[in-house]
Amino acid sequence: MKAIITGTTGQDGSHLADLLLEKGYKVVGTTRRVSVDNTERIKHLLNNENFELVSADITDGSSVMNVLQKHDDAVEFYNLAAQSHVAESFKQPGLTWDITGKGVLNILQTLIDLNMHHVKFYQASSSEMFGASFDTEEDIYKKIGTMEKYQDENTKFLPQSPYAIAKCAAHYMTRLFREGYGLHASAGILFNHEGPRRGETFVTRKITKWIGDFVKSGRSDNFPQLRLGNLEAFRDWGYAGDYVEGMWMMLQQDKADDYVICTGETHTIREFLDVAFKHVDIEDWSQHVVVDPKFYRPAEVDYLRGRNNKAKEKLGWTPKHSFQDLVKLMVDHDTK
Ligand code: NAP
Ligand code: G4F
Repeated sequence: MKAIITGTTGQDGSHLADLLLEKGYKVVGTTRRVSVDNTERIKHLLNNENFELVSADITDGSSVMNVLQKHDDAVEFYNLAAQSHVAESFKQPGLTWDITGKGVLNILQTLIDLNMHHVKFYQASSSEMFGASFDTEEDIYKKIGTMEKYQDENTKFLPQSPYAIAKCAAHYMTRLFREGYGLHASAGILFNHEGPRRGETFVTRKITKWIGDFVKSGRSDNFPQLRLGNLEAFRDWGYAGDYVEGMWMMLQQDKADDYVICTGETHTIREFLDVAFKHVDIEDWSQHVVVDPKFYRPAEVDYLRGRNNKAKEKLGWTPKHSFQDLVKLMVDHDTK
C-alpha cells in the first residue's frame, strides 16, 4: 500500500506519515523548495526505507503530475498542504488563494486527467470555514434553559478570512469531484488541533513555547512579556496525533463523505493560559502577558465548538486526549 502526502513537513503531515508507516504503508511525502531546512518534524523518517521525500509544490500543476505519474501505484492521497495561518492570510490573500484554494483544484484535476480513480483522496478542510456561523441545541435549551452553540456537517459556512474562503472553495471542489467525476474524495472538517509539533506562531504553541523559554531562563524578572491578541475567542482544541487517525479512517470507508473531527469542548485563550501557567505553578499570569492590538485580526472567528456524532458513529473515531492533557503535554515538551 502506497500513500502520497502533501504537506508532510507540517504538523499533521508528520503525524500522518508516522501513522501510515506504523500501519505498513510506503509513504511518499512532498516537500517544496525553502531557504531553510523544513524537515525538522520528519527528521526521524529520512532514513526509513519506506519513506520517500519528493519535490512538489501544489501551485505547480506539472510538479503534482510528475509525482502522480511516478507513483501511479499509490492508493491514497492526503492533501495537507496549505498556507495554513489565518492571520497571515489577511496579509497574503492572493498567495493563500493560490495554495489553499487553487492548489487543491490542481491535484483533483490531475487525478482525473491521469484517470486515477483508484486513488482515494483526502482534503484537509477546516472548522475555520464556519466562521461566524453556528447552530444551537434546541433540545438542550428546552431542558436546561441555555442555548449551547455548535457546528457540525450541516452547519452553513460563513467564512471570516481569506484562508477560510480558500478552504471553502477547496471543500466544494472536493465535493464536486466526488459527485461529478466519481472520485473517492473525502473532506475532514477538522477543528483546531495542536501538540508539540505545532508551528510556533499559532496561539497554543506560542504560549507553551514562551512558558518553556521562561522556565528555562530560571524565571528571570527581565524575561520579555508574552504578547498576544484576542484572548476571548473560543476554540475546540484537540491533539493532532488523534486527528490524523480520523483522516485515515475516512479513506478506509467504501463511500467517500465529509466528516467533522473535534472534541466537542470549547475553551477561550484565557482558559488555555490558566491551565498552561498553572502547570508550572503560576496562578496569576497577568504580569507575564500583554494584549497587543498588533495581533488582532481584521475579522475574528469568535466561537468554535464541534459536534462529532457522525465521525463517532460512522468511523468509530473518538478523541483520546482531553483539553487538560493536551495543554500539559505541550507545556511539558517545551519546558524540557
Ligand atoms: P502546517 O503545519 O502549517 O503545514 C502545512 C504544510 O503545507 C507544510 O508542510 C508546508 O510546507 C506545506 N505547504 C505550504 N505551501 C505549500 C505549497 N505551495 N505546496 C506544497 N506544500 C506546501 O499545517 P498543519 O497544522 O499541519 O495543517 C495541515 C492541513 O490541515 C492544512 O491544510 C491546514 O490548513 C489544515 N487544517 C489544520 C488545522 C489545525 O488546527 N492544525 C485544522 C483544520 C485544518 P513547509 O514545511 O515547507 O512550509
Ligand atoms: O492559533 P490560531 O492562529 O488558530 P486559528 O486562527 O483558529 O486557525 C487554526 O485553526 C484552524 C481550524 O479552525 C485551521 F484551519 C488553521 O489552519 C489554523 O490551524 O488562533 C486561535 C485564536 C484566534 O482567535 C486568534 O485571534 O487565538 C487568537 N490569538 C490571540 N493571540 C492569537 C494570538 N493567534 C495567534 N496566532 N497569535 C496570537 O498572538
